[in-house]
Amino acid sequence: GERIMSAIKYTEGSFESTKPADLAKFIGKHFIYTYENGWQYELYVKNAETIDYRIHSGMVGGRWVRDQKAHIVRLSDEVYKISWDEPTGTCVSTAFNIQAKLMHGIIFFPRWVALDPKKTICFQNEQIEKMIEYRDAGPTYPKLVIDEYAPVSFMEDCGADNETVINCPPDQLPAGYADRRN
Ligand code: FER
Repeated sequence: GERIMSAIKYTEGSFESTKPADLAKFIGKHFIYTYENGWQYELYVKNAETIDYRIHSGMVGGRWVRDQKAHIVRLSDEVYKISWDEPTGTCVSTAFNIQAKLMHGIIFFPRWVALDPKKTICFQNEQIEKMIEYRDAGPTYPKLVIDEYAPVSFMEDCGADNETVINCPPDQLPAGYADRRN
């Protein structure tokens, strides 16, 4: 129907996703979750096309990013999907069931990241040019594909465009920050 068509329509280089009104319940959500492989992540849905995130542990633990543009869509009142392509060439798609407090993420890492993950561990916003250089130098293939579920251990509403949610590296957070459960 028209609703579905509007979700897949593209306009002059910009992606038109689910209408912002349909995302109202999802925008502002702040999640902490741990993949079944033990990697702990934190994500804030800043607005209808932007996320901030921080990686607490795992292959690229310590990495953090603000203002990553993302494709955010609603599949039901409780299920939302966020997908993005990073300056490193890593591609990620995450699906959140906010009722079940369960998410699934699939991460496609270029081979250069898998070979030397430390290269991406930084506050990326200050290293964009370097990340693009690494990305373009490769190697890209074969990709390392990580396909994992994660229980959401902490979830809160922080409102849209809140610059205080993710504003420091993971190692500068108060003790116990990522262990909070609700
Ligand atoms: C996630 C999985 C992967 C996520 C971010 C990434 C915040 C990013 C990985 C990388 O840049 O190396 O769930 O959410």
